[in-house]
Amino acid sequence: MKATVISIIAAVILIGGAFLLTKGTPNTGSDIPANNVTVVDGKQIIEVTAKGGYLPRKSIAKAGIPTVLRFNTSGTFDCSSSVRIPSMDISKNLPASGATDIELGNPKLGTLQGTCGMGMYPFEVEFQS
Ligand SMILES: [Cu+2]
Repeated sequence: MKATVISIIAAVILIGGAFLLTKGTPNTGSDIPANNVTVVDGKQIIEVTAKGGYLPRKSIAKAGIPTVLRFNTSGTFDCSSSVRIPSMDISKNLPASGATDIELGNPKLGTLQGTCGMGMYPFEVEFQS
């Protein structure tokens, strides 16, 4: 009886471990900020690829200058094509392929957080001084 309990616990740990390993990060990239922010004619453009998640997942940008968050899609049919930024009351559906600009105004210092429509893929932009 005791052996059965132990083997069940062992099995759960093994399955759980395997699940964590295989789950991985499909297309969400690393946590290292990418070079995806440019300033053109005084306007800051933050480019994020939406497909099976958001890449890069974290962007670092400058606060206080006119800013556009640009989502690039390419054959994006998953729910990352639906973008939400709750703190700015933004909810946008992206085309399957193309570029969609979301005006952010002059962002304040801090971190802007967004997700896909279902809230399973996160992304964030940290606005620094
Ligand atoms: Cu989702």
